[in-house]
Amino acid sequence: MERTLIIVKPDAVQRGLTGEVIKRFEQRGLKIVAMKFIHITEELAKKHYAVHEGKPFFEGLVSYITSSPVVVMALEGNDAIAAARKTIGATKPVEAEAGSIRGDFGMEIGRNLVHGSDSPENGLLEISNFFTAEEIYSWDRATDAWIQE
Ligand code: DAT
Ligand code: MG
Repeated sequence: MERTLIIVKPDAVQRGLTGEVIKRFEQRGLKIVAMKFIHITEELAKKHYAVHEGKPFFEGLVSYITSSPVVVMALEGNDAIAAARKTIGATKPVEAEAGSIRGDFGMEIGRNLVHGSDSPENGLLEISNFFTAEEIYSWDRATDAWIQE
């Protein structure tokens, strides 16, 4: 069972797409195990995007993600990382498949609406940057057996 950190980024929240984005993960079958509405601090943004430090787009990325509130979630499922990234679509929205979130709602890499972890290890690491153990719930969902064998 994998877990991924999802961020509904400031542009998606500002554009009124929060529900639409959450809906797509939920209807796919990914299980919400944590969720909150926060304004990411510069310190947390730099920690979250540490692998990109030094790249030309780093400062813009940090100012974008800290520009207004976001919804952060931890989602769980078999192959949660791959499933969520398919639902999100390619990093550059113009290259994202129609039907994905970025492919349906995005135009530019710097306004690509959603973050999803890229590996099981990073999923757990990123979730721990945003949530305490007490904020994460393991729960039995009534539909679990109908979504995963
Ligand atoms: P993803 O968000 O699809 O996992 P990533 O981890 O490679 O993509 O990069 C994190 C974010 O950084 C990405 O959502 C948008 C921004 N970014 C990445 N590459 C970029 C580039 N070449 N120019 C501008 N922004 C970029
Ligand atoms: Mg990434």
